[in-house]
Amino acid sequence: RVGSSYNNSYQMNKIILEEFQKLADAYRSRGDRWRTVAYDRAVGSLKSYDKEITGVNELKSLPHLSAKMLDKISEILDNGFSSKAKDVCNDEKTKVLETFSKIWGTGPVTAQLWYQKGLRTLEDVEANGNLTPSQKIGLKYYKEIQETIPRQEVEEIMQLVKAVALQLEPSVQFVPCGSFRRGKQSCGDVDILLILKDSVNYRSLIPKMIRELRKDGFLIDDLVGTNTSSSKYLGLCKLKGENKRVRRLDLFAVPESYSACALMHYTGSALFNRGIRLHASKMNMHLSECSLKMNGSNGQILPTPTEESIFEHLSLAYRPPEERHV
Ligand code: DCP
Ligand code: MG
Ligand code: MN
Repeated sequence: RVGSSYNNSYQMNKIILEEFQKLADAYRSRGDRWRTVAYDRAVGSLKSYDKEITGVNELKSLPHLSAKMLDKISEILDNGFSSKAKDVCNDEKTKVLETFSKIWGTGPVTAQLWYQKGLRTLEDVEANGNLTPSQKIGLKYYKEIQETIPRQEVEEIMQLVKAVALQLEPSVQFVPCGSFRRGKQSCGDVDILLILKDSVNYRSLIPKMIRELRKDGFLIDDLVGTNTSSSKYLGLCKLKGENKRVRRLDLFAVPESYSACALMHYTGSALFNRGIRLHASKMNMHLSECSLKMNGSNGQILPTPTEESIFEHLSLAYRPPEERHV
């Protein structure tokens, strides 16, 4: 079980984490999903270890660390680096694929395709990549999208968006989600869940909010095209003021009946969701952002009034958001 201490200040622990993160990122951009998940989990597991790492024996009780990973840690303890991470990162193809897959809306398959066409730089891709509209915006804000947002600024953005949501629909439940809800000090984006009463069409609020937020120049570009009945918005925003930067904003609207499953889904992490869904399927259930269902012919929907009730149906101990990083 992974805890929530992410303030590791031991130098060697930091180096080990960096080397493992490099491997995870390299495998991600190569499209090696299995190794990516394995290394992401290992990173999460190592982050939860709050003692100084001096040998591998002490790590054997940690989850998600394979024998090969322990060998790599052993090598890092001896030499200060992993030769595998060095190889993988010095590889020209991996570097290019990593650069490409950091364009928002670009997965490993597209990145590989561009590479095979002979494209090597962002300029190449801009000229000859045949970009989708989202990828064009992703490229336009390439640097900004890689930056993380300090928790304080996430709060400021949420306040502004909350005021607009409540003004348009006073009965809406406004719920901060994503890494912010998990307590992270810096977030990749701002994720907001909007829960609407059954008497309101849940698809009607976001389009109105977008219109309003665009008016005063807060929303500056959209990543996912929005129509008049959209329950989702993915875009870019910017607060007014001196050193304010372009930030990623995600809005999700759901009806009340989805609320706990949606809250759990949008709280994440993505890795946690993957794990708990796999667990559900092993128990012959299906967990999604809408509901928890029994598999089989009648596909009965289980009552999930709260997040706690989802853990209960799955015979798991409750984990608060701060303990859902992996
Ligand atoms: N999500 C998921 N699977 C994905 C992507 C997202 O289950 N492939 C869910 C879990 C995430 C949530 O949506 O926690 C929000 O997605 P983000 O990409 O915003 O991820 P986080 O908020 O967790 O992290 P970050 O700080 O990078 O935004
Ligand atoms: Mg997020
Ligand atoms: Mn998001």
